[in-house]
Amino acid sequence: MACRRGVLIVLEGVDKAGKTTQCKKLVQALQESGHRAEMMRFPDRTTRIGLLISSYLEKKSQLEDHTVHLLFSANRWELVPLIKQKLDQGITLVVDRYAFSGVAFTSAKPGFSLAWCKQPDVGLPKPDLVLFLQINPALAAQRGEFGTERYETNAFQNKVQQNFEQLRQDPSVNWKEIDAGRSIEEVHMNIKMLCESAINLAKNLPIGELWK
Ligand code: DGP
Repeated sequence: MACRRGVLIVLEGVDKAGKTTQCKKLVQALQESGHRAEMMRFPDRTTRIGLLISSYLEKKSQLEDHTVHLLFSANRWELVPLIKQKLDQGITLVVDRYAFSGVAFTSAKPGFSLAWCKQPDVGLPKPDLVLFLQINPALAAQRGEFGTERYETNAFQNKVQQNFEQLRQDPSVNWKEIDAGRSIEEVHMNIKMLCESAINLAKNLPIGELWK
């Protein structure tokens, strides 16, 4: 069946959980086993909205908290036509962070509820699989370059981890937990196995809408 759609796979977790490394390895492994696969990441810092976000994360500019939440969401929405186009072309997308980071990070700030934070992302293409890289935030923080950007403090990451735990209670999303404290290769093998079965299941189903 030449026209089966690509599969939307998202990797989530606290900062330095190993998402980017694992996304790259997964794309390579999928390509080597004959799939058309590409990587995307959020925030995508290359767009005009992404540049605003990047400057905020690097603490070069200040943005009001609601405003930056909406910018992160807008950054995902501006890439939706491309996401749909790639999936329609049969390309599997491996995405480094998505709306779950959006909710987990903003709702770690005082005065933000999970429910409010979800709203701007309602209706985004729903991932077929969300791999949660589970690691103690204190251990993740010992990995390279932690602490340079906004949000990279232990207290904030602990709150983010708790918010992810709440999001993972939602049975409408296909969450799978990965023990990300193991070696890069062990984590990769675990991820690859989960993705192969998700790809076989998802390809015959239409893409859903998130949180609807
Ligand atoms: P990264 O480029 O993967 O290192 O992510 C940048 C930082 O931004 C990281 O601390 C997580 C945070 N982040 C990612 N997406 C969102 C979002 O949608 N909203 C908020 N508030 N933070 C986010």
